[in-house]
Amino acid sequence: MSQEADMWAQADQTTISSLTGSDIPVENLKLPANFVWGAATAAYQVEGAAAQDSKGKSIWDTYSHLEPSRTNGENADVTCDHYHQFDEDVKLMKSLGMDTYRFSIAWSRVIPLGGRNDPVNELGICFYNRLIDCLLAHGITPSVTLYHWDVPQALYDRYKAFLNTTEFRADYERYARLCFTRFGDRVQSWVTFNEPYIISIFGHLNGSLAPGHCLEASTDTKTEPWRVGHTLILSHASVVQIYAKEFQPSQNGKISIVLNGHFYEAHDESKQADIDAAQVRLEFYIGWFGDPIFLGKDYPASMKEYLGARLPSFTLEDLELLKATCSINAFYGMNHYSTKFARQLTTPPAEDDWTRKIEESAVNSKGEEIGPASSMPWLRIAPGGFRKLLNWVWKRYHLPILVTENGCPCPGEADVKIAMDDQFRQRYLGLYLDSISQAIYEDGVNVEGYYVWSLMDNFEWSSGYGPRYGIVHVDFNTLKRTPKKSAYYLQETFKTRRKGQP
Ligand code: GBH
Repeated sequence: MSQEADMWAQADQTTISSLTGSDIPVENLKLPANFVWGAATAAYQVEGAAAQDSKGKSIWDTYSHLEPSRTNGENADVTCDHYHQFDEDVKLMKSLGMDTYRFSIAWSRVIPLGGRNDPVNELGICFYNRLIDCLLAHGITPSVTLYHWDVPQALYDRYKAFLNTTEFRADYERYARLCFTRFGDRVQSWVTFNEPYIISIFGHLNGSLAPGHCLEASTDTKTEPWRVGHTLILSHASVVQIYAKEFQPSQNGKISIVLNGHFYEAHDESKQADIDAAQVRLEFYIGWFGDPIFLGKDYPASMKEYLGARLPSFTLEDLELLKATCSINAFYGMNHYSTKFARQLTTPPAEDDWTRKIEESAVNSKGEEIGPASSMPWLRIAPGGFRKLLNWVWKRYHLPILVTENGCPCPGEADVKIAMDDQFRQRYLGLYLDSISQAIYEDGVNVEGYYVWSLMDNFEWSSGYGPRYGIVHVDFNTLKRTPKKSAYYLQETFKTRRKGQP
């Protein structure tokens, strides 16, 4: 038995059976009549056609071709070939009953060199026009993310992208204006950035995602991730202001940002330090961006106190911009997958510590696991944490929540039989939807919609094609798409369960 199949066999017995108890009332799941659902993807992960029609290189084109490989020997030059097969993909979404599709625009496809004085590539514009028109023709609402991790390589070469706030902001403003001008007559839902935490920490601190900046000699991991975050916050606010002033009056769309984050439980519930650690971890992960962007305030006090001069300061002008734009954000975009335990350590921290010395783990002080593991060790089924996070976000920011990503890869999914009859995923999705239902009906949280990650198996960044997150299976030799059982599970669930009034 392969190692993966073995993992699945274990998960099958302990996991699935332990999750089918009557205490988990998925059978009673209900959702509001106007709740919307769909699937999410990101340009680099699904499009392929990496160098076609004058597309410029992004940092991911570079990163996925490094030697030795940082991406499991794989790249997304072709991946799902959504660039050529989007028409079939849209029909599939339609047949599954989706209301909306969240995708991202590859900046270097529409402005190959990325900068504010660089030429626009009409062939790239044409691709997104065709995709948007096709969605609308099938009655599917497009939701567009301007940035899902693929900054044009030329901007990285010129000034290190996010590390130069002034330059990046000006180039990003021009890119956003271009998108609003060309697509805003038909797109009414915009996301500025996907997961600023990941861009800052994974891209510029530990380097496990592009640009993998910490690998370079001149790097300063003590301050750079926080500078990147600062750039992202101010660039977001500028673009929100531009949209509100120049486009919203005629286009009537809505705009916001997508933040990801695990929920955190105390590692030892009897220790105040661990209870505090769970809260502080949420502030460092989510409050970092959420407080300035949605509350128009400075960074959380816990961050300022711990990071001191490592954290950039907002000028008075910055704070005015944040105050003026915070209430324009129309929703809280939440990417959420799992929950962890947080434990306060007391050993001296590393110079570039980014957590206030809080350790994350899947097991608590009593040896209990947070939940059954998927094929990614960090991603465990823990729907209770999801419900708590929905409450935490609602209480802190009071914005309607759109779950912009949620999903998992199944243990053993390399085996096509397991991929097609994906019980682990169906159970995960059922339980997570049930948490939404409970948050809405029992806790009074306003959740407006749900996007499963992902429409189809795709290039999973540094893990290449190993983990499969799709509700549609992709055979990467033939590129054939086949819906998994979870796709039909979601189709049926949204067809039959959307009736209740919140
Ligand atoms: C999302 O990010 C992305 O938006 C999407 O493109 C991606 O395909 C999808 O998730 C699935 O991964 O250090 O233990 O926390 C999720 C963000 C957060 C996933 C950090 C991996 C690393 C493990 N991620 N996590 S851990």
